[in-house]
Amino acid sequence: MGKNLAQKILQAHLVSGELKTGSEIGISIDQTLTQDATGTMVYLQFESIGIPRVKTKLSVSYVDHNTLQTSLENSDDHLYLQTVAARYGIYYSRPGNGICHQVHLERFAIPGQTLLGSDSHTPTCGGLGMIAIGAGGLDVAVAMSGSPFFLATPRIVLVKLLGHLRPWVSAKDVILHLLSASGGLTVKGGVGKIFEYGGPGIRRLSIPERSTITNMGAELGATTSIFPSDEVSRQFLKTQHREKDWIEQCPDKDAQYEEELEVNLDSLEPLIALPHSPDNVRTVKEVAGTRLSQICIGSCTNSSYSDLMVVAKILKGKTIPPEVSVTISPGSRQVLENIAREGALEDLIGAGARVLEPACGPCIGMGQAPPSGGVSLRTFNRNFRGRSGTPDAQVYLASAETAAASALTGVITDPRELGKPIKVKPLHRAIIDDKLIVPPAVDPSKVEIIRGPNIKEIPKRGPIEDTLEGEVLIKLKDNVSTDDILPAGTKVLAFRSNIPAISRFTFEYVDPDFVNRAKEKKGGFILAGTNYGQGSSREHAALAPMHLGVKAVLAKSFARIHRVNLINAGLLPLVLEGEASYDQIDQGDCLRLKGLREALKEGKGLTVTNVTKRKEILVTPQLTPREAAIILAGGLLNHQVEAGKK
Ligand code: MIC
Ligand code: SF4
Repeated sequence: MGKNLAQKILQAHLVSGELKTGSEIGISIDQTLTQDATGTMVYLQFESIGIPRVKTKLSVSYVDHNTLQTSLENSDDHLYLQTVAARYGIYYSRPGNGICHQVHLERFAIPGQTLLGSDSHTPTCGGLGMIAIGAGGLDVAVAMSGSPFFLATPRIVLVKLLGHLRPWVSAKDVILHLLSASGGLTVKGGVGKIFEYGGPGIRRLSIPERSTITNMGAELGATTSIFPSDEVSRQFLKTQHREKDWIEQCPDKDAQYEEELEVNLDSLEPLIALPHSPDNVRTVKEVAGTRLSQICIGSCTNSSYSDLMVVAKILKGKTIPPEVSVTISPGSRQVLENIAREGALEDLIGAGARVLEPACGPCIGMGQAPPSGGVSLRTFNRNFRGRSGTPDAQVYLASAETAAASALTGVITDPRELGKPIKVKPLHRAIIDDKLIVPPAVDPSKVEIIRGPNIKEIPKRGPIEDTLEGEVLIKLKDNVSTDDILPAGTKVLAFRSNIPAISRFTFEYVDPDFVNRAKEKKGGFILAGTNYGQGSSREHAALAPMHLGVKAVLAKSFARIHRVNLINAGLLPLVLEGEASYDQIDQGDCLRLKGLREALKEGKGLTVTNVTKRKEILVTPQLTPREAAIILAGGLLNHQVEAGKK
């Protein structure tokens, strides 16, 4: 039986288990990436594992999320990241060099290898034929120490692309289509799956286009997404002066898949995600004319050379109307230098766009919060409520073409109205300038690791008690994102290295009294609907509730990365059996769980007693034996230490 590409790469990296959908496997990790907002935790955790040098083929630490340096916390974090990288054998991409996923794709991604990143959009590099997975920081730290990464074998789905995109329709529209009601996948449709793209339609998609699609596979909840490595990939690597890194990576001709989807590219039109979810998709035509106060172009989804060249060509010689503010964040310094060489930077500036530094910027609320009730159109991948920094802003997501067409009018505009399509010549040979990538120190013993006062020890939970008892501190609906649990933005990101300080912001926008209540009640439980913890990989969304005394989280279902982050932090994720169980618990109810340790050791289901309502409710931990052992030990770090002693 022929193998698909995902199976081939997973098989080649298999360290334990069997490739059987749903069963746990351990895979070896070739490369890791971190970014500053999750990275300080990663390196603190890596240091506590006590390995003198990373054991991966390549590890890179990027500074791209919080580059503002509005206060010492941020600058101190950067200094810690730089010195810790030099000491342990990690490349350090300095602030201003660009967004981790864009830079990694350009400078480091290698077809056929595995990449684990402490950022949910790590699958971007799947566009170049890698198995690239987003994970919590601790999993990345453990992978850097040479241990395997564990995951449930995903179901591998072929997405067959047919035909070709019509003028003004772009890769962003392909992924928005899959997220939409007509594509049918929604923000939960990818859970437990790898989307492998194939079919004749992939041939005309460039690497940045493929990577726009794999990037937003994260919004489907997928484990990852992948394209084959073919002639298009070879050309891309050649442009990057890295042709030697190319190898062909393709599925067998008779490859089998567990599921197949077809997308006819010819039938797609410009699409747009409406507030407040990436799957709330309509055609641009349907909402055309909506007045905008802001347009932000950039992010790891749409900030490549070709994206910005299209935008520049559309804006060339025109003037952005005064009612709308347009910002452009190039994906990398390489993109910026190359669009400058082509004269496109001049066109953008000439039209009145505000060019920001190559970084995540507005995507993670680092500035450019829209005005109250403002409408913002962004080429980004997430539009969860409040993420932009303005709680009542309306954020729409669309392609660079739609954003640029709208920048000319100040209202949402279908790019097809621009008439004759624009052609951007592909970059032949990029200007390569890696000066902002600092290689690790040759003599690590000479490196002093600098730790500012904001960098605090990571709190650990002790081994789990046999009985857990407490109040339900909050009852939440479906699809709660990590932006809801622990927001980002300028105010909060400064404390990513300080769990006690950052925990003050837990559920800030959802329920401002949560923190006081949790403290007053000395902890308790979180109750949620389906897909709890979708979005970011930030393990702070598990560590902060743990620090506030949360004992366990009960939900109808969990998002992949957040579920593992809870386990790694020693917090028990419990799946409610049946819809009715959720309705039998309310905020303020007192819950009791008894005989936990025994049940976890034996892999049994559990009964929660709702003491207030006098009801017994069935829950399942749904843990693998390894995960149960982590919970019993009080988190992954404790578990690693115990394993080391044996
Ligand atoms: C995001 O896009 O939500 C982030 C910010 O990049 C996060 C990481 C973080 O919270 O630091 C992610 O996607 O994992
Ligand atoms: Fe940065 Fe936004 Fe991409 Fe997250 S989604 S890595 S914040 S650009």
